[in-house]
Amino acid sequence: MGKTLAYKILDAHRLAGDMVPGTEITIKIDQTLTQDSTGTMVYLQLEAMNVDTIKTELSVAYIDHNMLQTGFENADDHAFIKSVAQRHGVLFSKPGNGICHQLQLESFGIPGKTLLGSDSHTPTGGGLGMIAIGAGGLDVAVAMAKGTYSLTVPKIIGVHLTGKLRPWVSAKDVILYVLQKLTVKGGVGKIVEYFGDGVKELSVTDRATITNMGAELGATTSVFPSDENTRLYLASQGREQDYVPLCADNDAVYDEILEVDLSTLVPLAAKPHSPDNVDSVANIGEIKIDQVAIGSCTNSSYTDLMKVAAILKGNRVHENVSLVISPGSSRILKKLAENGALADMIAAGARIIENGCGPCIGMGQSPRSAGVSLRTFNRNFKGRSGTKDAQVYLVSPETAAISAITGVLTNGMASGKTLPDIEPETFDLNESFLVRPSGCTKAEVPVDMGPNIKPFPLNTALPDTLKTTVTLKAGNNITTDDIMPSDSRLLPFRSNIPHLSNYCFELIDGQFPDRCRNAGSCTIIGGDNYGQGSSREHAALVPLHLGVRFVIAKSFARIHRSNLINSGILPLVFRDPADYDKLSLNDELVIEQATAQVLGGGPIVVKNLTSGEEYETEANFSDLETKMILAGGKINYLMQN
Ligand code: MIC
Ligand code: SF4
Repeated sequence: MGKTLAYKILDAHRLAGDMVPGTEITIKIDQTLTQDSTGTMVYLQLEAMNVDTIKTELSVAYIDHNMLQTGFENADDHAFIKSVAQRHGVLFSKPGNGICHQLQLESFGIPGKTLLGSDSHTPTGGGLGMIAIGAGGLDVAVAMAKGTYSLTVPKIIGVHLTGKLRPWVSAKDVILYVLQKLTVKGGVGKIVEYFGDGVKELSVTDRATITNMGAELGATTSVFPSDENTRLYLASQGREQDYVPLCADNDAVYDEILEVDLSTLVPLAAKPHSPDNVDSVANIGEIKIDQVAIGSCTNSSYTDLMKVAAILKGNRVHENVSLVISPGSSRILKKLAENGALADMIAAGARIIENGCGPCIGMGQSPRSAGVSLRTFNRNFKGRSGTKDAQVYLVSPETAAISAITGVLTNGMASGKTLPDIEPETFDLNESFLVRPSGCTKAEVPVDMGPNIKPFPLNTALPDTLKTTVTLKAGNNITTDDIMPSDSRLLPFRSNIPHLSNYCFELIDGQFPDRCRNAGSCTIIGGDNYGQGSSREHAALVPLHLGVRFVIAKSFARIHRSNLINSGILPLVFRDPADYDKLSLNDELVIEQATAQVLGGGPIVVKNLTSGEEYETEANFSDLETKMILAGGKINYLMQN
């Protein structure tokens, strides 16, 4: 039986376990990446593990999220990360160089290698034929320390691409279409692998847009074959020597197949407030817009921005619209400056902002009250833009640019305008933003620790009786942005869990932190796909700080489930989803003989002392997860072993 590309790469890196879906394997990790908003925790954890040398082939620490330096906090975090990077031989990418995923693709990604990143959009590297996985910070710290990562073997969804995209339809529309079909939980426990004749019609940066936003499917990762387009891309970045051709076997068997005929797709948009709330631009109609934001790790490549410049050239941004553009990397911005495209953007009235995540994570450029914002980004969760009542639509760069001119959501296909072909470019290596490891030993470089950097919370070993109060009952698809909001107010405190705890679940229930403090030991009840979105382990560490001991939900998102286990918080799944309706806020719950129940591997029984009912929950812990839960989290487990 032929193998999928994903299984070939995983198998080639497998150190333990068997390639059986649903069981655990341990793989060798070749590369890691961190960014600053999750990175401070990663490097605090790496320091706590007290390792001398890292075991990966390459590890890079990027600064791209927390770049509004409105106080000392962010700059202190940058200095801290740089010092720990130097101590451990990690490459440091300075603020201004660009977004981690775009930079990793340009400078370091290699087909067939594995990459683990402390950011959910790490699968961007799948555009180059890598198995690139997003994980919680602690998992990335351990991958640096040990060179390994354990995961559940996913099933493989094959997306069979045929045909060719028409003008005004782009890679963003492909992934929006896939999201419409599969939904934000359709990829949980799966890898999405693209194959078929249509693959050759997509450039590496198109493919990276698609694998990047595969994170919104909840997938473990997404992957494309490595072919002639991959060679051309690597050559354009001065790295042709890194090219390796890779594809699935002709008779590869996929667990399910989604057919996508590229030639039938039309411009699409994800409507507020979910990336899978997709409709065609034509159906949504010409709604009036206030802001257009172009950039993010999804759509800030050279080709994307050249298309935008070509649409803007000789036109003027509508008087009611604020257009902001954040390029993906310094290499791209330099090229746009050299070839005049930047001048075309500025002449049209675009506001050019720093290379980085910027508005995507609410770091500035929040829309006006109830404003309509078209964004080329990947997430439009409520409140993420920094404006609670903003209406954010996710669109392609082409749709964003033409709409910025007309002032209304515009279907470029119906405009009759032609789009010029964008010639591929070659890029100069720009080392000015990179700090390579100095060769100093760990002892020679002190840790540079600012006053806002506080220790991360540690759990205690699992007690035999877990008695808690329900301090929140939440609905379906709760995001990590709901659990631990992140915007320009809060991002500077990513290394200060006690401060962040005052804002936990702020948008859903402002009383949550106080209720937890009063209760002491707490439980959260969730619906389906609890914890979707970001890899931020703050969405587990902050509840831990507030006393949360277990979460019962109808289902969990992959990275968040791991982050809960790493923190020693039990993620339990209702055996009978109808039990969800039987639980209420303030119910007193108890798990008796918790250790024996966890070790037993069967259902874990939760008693409701308030109503007298009992609920069976599934834990499905692997051996390693069981040990971590018993020890009170991954760090405790590692320290004991
Ligand atoms: C995001 O897009 O939500 C982030 C900010 O990049 C996060 C990481 C974080 O929360 O710091 C992610 O996607 O993992
Ligand atoms: Fe940055 Fe946005 Fe990409 Fe997250 S999704 S890494 S915030 S650009």
